[in-house]
Amino acid sequence: MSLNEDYRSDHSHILGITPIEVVCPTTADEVKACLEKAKENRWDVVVRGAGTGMTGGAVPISKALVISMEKLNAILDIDIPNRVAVVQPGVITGYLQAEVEKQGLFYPPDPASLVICTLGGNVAENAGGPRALKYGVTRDYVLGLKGFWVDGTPFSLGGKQHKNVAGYDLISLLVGSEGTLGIITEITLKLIPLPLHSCDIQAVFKTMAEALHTLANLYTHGIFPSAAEFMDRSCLEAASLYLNKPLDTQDYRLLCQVDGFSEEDVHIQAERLLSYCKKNGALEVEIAKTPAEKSKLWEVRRCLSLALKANSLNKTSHDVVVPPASIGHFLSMLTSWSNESVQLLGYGHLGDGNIHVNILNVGLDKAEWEKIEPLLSQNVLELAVNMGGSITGEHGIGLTKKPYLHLMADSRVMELYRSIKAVFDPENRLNPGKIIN
Ligand code: 2HG
Ligand code: ZN
Repeated sequence: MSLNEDYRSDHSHILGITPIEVVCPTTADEVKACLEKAKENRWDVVVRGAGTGMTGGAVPISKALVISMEKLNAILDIDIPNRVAVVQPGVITGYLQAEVEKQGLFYPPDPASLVICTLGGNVAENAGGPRALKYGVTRDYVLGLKGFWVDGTPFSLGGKQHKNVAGYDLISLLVGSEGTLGIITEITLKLIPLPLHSCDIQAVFKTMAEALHTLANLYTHGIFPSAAEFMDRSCLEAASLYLNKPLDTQDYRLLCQVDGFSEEDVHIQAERLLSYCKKNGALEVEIAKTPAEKSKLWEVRRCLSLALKANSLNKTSHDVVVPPASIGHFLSMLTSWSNESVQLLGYGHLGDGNIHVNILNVGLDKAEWEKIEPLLSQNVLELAVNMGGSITGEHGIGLTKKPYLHLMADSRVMELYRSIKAVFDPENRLNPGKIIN
């Protein structure tokens, strides 16, 4: 397979069109030259990071020049007095985290793919992860962006200043714009103090109601977890098969993390959490303090995306958000739409209401699945929006959620989106066909 073929897809597994050319620039000047060449030839331009996106944001769907940022991967500066890191877009998220942690600083956004995904991709998608509950998502950390507009003109927005309310907030607009408005070649990220202590707590409940009740009331019991993840029986069954490990699958699990700056503070929060879980009927609680104990607990949660895929004929992933108080009703609706051939389940970042809804084909033939899946997806996304939620909390719109964006945006807002795109990219050559048409 040629290099060009490798860049037709991403983690959405949608197979796009073979790129005209794939370039892996090593300097910002080379990126500029690529854009000038694309302008001259009127080529479309699709920028990509590691291709871990779930909604097809990096899939070329027209004849396009693909710019892969994989070699623009230097940490330019970890500026301790200014509490920022300046990076190129191809830096792996987990690598930056490890480097800043050596200096006692913290970059919290932790997408599940953090060991392979890139910061440029995270900025393009406004990625988040379990720690978003306490620490927010990528957008909350971007202080500055440098790059080029579609015609190769450079831009520089923000920088090392931690506060900046001058003019329209173009940084926030570019973050999450999925490569449709501009090309980013340098990112300045805010760093915060590294919590020096943390521990992970897993609680096993017999009923979903007990697990959700516990989750819903943590804040009023003096507990501010940095992560609060939920897994149900179907997830545990899939993980057990995938990891080839026996797991007690007859239960519902909450996996929480508490962190802080002193052992005492973390201990107090952990004790509160443990006793609150027990009070609410937890059958079992486990506490992980060492890195080995922690990764044992998280192994099950981290493998779920792959495990559920491996364990079904087809899997559609949604990442809806609902207001926290609606989580229980939302999950019960998923159960009511499931049958022996199609299973709907929700897991993940339930602490902030960001539910990974997976629609799994466990018994339909291809034609039946293709008929039913869009209807179920529509139901799931409409339900989330009708509850006052969102169709995506971390995976973005890309291609797969584009048909549903109108659920969140009325015609006037859609018109504004199109006008914004036209101002930044009048010839519609930057990642065309993503987010909006
Ligand atoms: C996760 O949190 C990822 O594991 C993937 O965002 C979710 O595959 C999914 O549905
Ligand atoms: Zn997730």
